[in-house]
Amino acid sequence: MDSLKGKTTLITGASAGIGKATAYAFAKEGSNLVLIARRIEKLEEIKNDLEDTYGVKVFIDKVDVSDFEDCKRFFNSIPENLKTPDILVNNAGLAFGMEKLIEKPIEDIEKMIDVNVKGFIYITNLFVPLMVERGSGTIVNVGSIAGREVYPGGNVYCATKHAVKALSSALRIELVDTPIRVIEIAPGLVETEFSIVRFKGDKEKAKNVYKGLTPLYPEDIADLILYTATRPPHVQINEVVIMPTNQATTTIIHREENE
Ligand code: 8X3
Repeated sequence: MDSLKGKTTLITGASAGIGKATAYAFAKEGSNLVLIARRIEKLEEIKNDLEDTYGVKVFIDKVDVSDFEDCKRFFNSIPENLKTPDILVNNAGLAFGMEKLIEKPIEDIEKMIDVNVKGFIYITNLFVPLMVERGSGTIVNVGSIAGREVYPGGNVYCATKHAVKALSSALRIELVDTPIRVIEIAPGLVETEFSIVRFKGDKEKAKNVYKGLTPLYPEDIADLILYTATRPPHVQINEVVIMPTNQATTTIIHREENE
């Protein structure tokens, strides 16, 4: 494994779920961190815990990735020694609702596109030029199996994750003559706050998403991100699709009754 000691990892959407688990996995391997999310109190707790436990440097900021001005302000505020990420984990993303496209509230449509697509582009366009200039770096984009399939009610969310796949491929093409590698991780069901957000706080509906099967956990994805990002520099793992064992597609899921 390529050592992460003294490296810098920038993670978006780092206050919970896959982003938080990835922060822990990388800190454990000695990586310094730049963590952003909208919930700064959560980031403060994570920063204190990681600095105490692993002795790494952690810079946090309250950033809305869907707001380019806010992304630029954040970019300009990072201390010089942590500014150029060795690993950029574009993780921030969300889904709203399962309504048909023609019934979906416009503000939900815009938020998904703004965070999942525009936010991903904003952060990438600010930081990747620094990686290119330095001549090293790894970009890990958190996509989804919703970027491989479309399922009933998935419409806009699926479109945004198809966009993450397309943009990851575009970056890989455009960076082919550089040492920068582009990895896309496409998970199936992972138990996080994702479903609680999707169902706007309805915990019962959210719980049903994972009912009767053992889902993936954020740590499983963090483990994969760590693995793919620490291969020797000549190895680029372009894409990985990862699902719970009892999931085959977005809609073919085996659920045990009474579980
Ligand atoms: C999350 C997976 O199937 O809920 O990205 O869209 S799914």
